[in-house]
Amino acid sequence: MLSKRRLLAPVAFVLAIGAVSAHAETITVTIAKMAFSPLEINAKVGDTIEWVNNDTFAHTATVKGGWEVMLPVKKSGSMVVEKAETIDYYCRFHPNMKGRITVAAP
Ligand SMILES: [Cu+2]
Repeated sequence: MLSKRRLLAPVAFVLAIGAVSAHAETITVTIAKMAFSPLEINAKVGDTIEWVNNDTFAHTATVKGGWEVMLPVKKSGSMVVEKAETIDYYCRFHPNMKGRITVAAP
């Protein structure tokens, strides 16, 4: 009886951790042929946005007056969205490349 009780506590702990990590997601944006795909994504505060650059050019995900993620050839970069807002970003090397992230409260 006693040993059974001891086993239950760690199981409950693992389940709680699982619930937390399932909440924050990673959303992948692929770059190919000088375009972000999908162009527009929806995320929640705490989610990770990951850009995967499949092009043979370096790109960036840049917010004017804000952050910038460098995306070298065949590499990926990521960032965590921290507040509820609409983020319009572009590639600093190719300003016609644009994308949008709509971040909702968690
Ligand atoms: Cu670019």
